[in-house]
Amino acid sequence: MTTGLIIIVAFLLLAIVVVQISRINEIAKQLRGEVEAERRSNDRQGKYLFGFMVVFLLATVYSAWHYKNYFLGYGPHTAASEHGPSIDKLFLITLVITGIVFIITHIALFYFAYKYKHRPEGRASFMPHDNKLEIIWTAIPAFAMFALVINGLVVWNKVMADVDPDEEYMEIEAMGYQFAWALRYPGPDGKLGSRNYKLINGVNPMGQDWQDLKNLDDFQPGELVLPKGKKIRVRITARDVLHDFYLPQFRVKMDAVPGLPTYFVFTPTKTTEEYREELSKYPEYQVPYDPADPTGPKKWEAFEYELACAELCGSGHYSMKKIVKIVEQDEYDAWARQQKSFYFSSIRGTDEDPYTDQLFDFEIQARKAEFDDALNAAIAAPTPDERILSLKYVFFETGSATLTPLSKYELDNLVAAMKERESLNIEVGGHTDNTGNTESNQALSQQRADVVSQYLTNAGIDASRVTAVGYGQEKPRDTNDTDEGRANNRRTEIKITNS
Ligand SMILES: [Cu+2]
Repeated sequence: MTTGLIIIVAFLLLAIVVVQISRINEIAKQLRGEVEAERRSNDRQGKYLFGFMVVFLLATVYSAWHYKNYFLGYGPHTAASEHGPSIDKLFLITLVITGIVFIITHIALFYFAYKYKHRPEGRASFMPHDNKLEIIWTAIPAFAMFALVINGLVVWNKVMADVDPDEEYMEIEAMGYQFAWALRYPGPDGKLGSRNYKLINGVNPMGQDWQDLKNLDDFQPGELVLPKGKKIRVRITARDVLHDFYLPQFRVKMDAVPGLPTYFVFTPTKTTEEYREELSKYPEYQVPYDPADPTGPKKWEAFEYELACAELCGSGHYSMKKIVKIVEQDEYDAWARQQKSFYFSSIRGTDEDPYTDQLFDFEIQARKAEFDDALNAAIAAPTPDERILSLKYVFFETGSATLTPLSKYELDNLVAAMKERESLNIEVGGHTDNTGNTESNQALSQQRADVVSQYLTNAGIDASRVTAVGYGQEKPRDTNDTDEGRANNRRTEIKITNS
């Protein structure tokens, strides 16, 4: 108890000592003229701050002006899409309003720092409340915010509107994954096939459902090529983490969310060529693209639109960049015709293919054309040894003389050709590889030749026009050392004996 009291008294005494020392110090300063020195120093520093403000504001305005031709929305970088200018306008209005506030507040900040610098005789005026002031500084920002938000909502609703099902548009798909974009186009039918994430595997990266025939002509190009002036709807998906589909020059930006499909609708208005032409009018883009190569292409010549990922999605995020090409409609059509359907180039005939037991119409037609060309070439050949053609699509079950179901298409082509050319007589030759023994191969090849010949006579070809010969393994056309060579040796050939 007494110790506590002593400590409190000691603290009080200490506080009195500190106050007394500081008062002594003040009186000593006045005597030495330091108060005047401090006043001059405060004045000087206030002026320096004011000078800094002027330099700072001028530099801000100057740098914005100096680099304006690099900014999206200014100079050559006006938007390349139909909705783009409305977003640019929104940004400009916001910039003007916030710019005015920015300049006024900075002038006030530094001016007041100077005006109310420390003075010994200075006393703060007491102002507990001022309704007028409160109203002014609430109403002005509220009004400005209201104008910006309403304006923004109007633009947002317009830009984010989905397509009308009746209007003309083209739909493509972009799927983000670590770390690239997979693009999918609808192919000639104009419709994207359905997908299921459960079907995704090493050979089916987007999980396309092959039961949906709309998928069969969909193609997956390496670059994003779009026609100018066409309304594009992009289906945006992600396979693993968040990505973001970003086309800066078109003011297109939308998150790609796993499990939640999003979309963006836009219409490109400038071809890559037109954008380059615009750039070429500005000196900033007349310099070499690669400073190390002064004679190389200029910046405007090397310009390409780009698709980027705008979501930091992992260590390879930067490598998601893809080149975008906007071209005229006819150029686009030519490009699209050259693209190969993913199904027919990567799935057809593999274990993933659910249609191995059937041919599509265009495949039947293509095989017929191929057969007719080969037959015409054989008929026109100068020597009897060259008047031979292989029936490329006639196959038998392994080790037997039973035709596979799809062989009938090729045989029907032969039937049709023989009905059309009444003088055409042929020899059907059966051949095998060298697996197994010579005699059984000989017998098998004869059976197979007989089966083909039987097929022809059953289809109405006169038996006198067809002979069947089994050659066994005697006449290999290819090596017997590889699978492919052996497959080539197990062939059925047609020799033209009379045309
Ligand atoms: Cu990404």
